[in-house]
Amino acid sequence: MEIFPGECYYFGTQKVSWSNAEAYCRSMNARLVEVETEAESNYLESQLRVIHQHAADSTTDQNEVSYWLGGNDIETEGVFKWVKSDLPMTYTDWSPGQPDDVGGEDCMELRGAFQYHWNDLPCNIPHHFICEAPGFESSNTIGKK
Ligand SMILES: [Ca+2]
Ligand SMILES: [Ca+2]
Repeated sequence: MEIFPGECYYFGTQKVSWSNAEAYCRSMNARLVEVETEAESNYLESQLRVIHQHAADSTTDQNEVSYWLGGNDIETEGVFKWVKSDLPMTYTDWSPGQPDDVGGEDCMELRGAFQYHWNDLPCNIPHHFICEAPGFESSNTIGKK
């Protein structure tokens, strides 16, 4: 945790829609995670690899490793932004070919089957999710290393 002092992550084991995941995070005074740097992205991936490596079933289906992130393109199709901060994305980690909006995909996930890169998919699909509770926020730090 020392990479992000003051920040706390919660990896939801239940599977819910994107909006229910966001509501769950808010109920904990948190939010769906907004991934602003490569370091944060790498940190989340490393945590998920540990979580799923230690799962009782060692043959975890990577398609099950799917976690909602705090962004969508509901407001303007094709323009993804972080919902809580209402900011466009300066750092992105999309899987090759994503976002593709096949059949109308407006919410963002971090997907194990896509080498832990991002994908867009329908918001009503039940998935795990990651909440983030920042210790403090400063817009001045966004986009800087
Ligand atoms: Ca879309
Ligand atoms: Ca997609």
